[in-house]
Amino acid sequence: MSTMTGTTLTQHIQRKQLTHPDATGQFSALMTQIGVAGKLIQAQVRRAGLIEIWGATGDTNIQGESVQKLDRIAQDAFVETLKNSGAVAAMASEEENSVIEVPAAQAGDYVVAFDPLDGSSNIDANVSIGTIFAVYKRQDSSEVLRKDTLRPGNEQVAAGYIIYGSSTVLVYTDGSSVDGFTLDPSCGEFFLTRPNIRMPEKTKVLSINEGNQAYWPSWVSPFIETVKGRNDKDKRRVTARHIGSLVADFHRNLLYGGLFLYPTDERSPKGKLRVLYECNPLAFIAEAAGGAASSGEGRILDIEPTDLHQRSGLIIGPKADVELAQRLALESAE
Ligand code: FDP
Repeated sequence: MSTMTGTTLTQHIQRKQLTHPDATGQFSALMTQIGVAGKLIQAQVRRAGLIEIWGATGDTNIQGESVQKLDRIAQDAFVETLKNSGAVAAMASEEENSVIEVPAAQAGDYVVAFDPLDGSSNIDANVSIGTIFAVYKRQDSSEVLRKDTLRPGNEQVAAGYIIYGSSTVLVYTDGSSVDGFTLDPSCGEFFLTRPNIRMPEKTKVLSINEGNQAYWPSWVSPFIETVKGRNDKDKRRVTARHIGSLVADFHRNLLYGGLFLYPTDERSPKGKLRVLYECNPLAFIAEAAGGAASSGEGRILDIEPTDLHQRSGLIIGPKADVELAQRLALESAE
């Protein structure tokens, strides 16, 4: 098997560090370790199904280790790797009720919010799933405060995701460029495969769970019809794709120009998706790539969260259509 050559994730991070003369190296250490966590998780994801077989006769696998669900495995891999990075003071996870504090001796300058395995209800069907993360600078160097994790998304210093699909891909932004890396399984390295990703300006893909139509607020159906109405006999301008795994839907939309909507509705009046672990990091990436993200009431990145597991409506994709949807949502709320 031939091995790729090119810029590795570590080289890319180090080159970016050189453009920040005051950098201490902690951010680079953190990003490198997030790459390591991604490799550990992908190794387990590739064994999905087998883990359950090992677990079928008891609670241990053939190595005698206790069998855990994949989302728990991902959670532990991410937490342990970041704890030992020396760059993180605290973490907030979709899988945990409270903030995970790193002991002072190991603590660094950053706070990370993450969803260890987004889309996990799709694991059994072999659908792409992923890890989403948001990075903040801690506010106080002496103690970790609740306000260190309850931060608006506009204070993120970086965000990204690792998607476990037909290949393992890591996409991250430090707010300047959005860059994509693909894992070469033959040598275990992430290589830069998509430098400076820009989200296409026009919506080519429409992505929404239409099964929820009965619960939608009044603005959603006419908006969807408006977007579909851009097709005519001569030209199909828009198509529909909805995986139901947010990280996979977002990744496709980022590359091809797609609009994803999970509005607040009668079943989820406060929204379904989590502000800290899903909406904020993806909104930060979308904006850095030229797109936009709204809750339906305003910019996602300006939400001031009051709860670690707060939810929100999410409209994310090409700027013009996010703005159009938000305008209709606001008008219908008047
Ligand atoms: P999952 O429950 O499988 O983890 O927020 C999690 C999420 O998936 C998203 O990845 C996905 O877009 C959404 O929920 C799907 O929700 P619906 O089944 O309600 O459409």
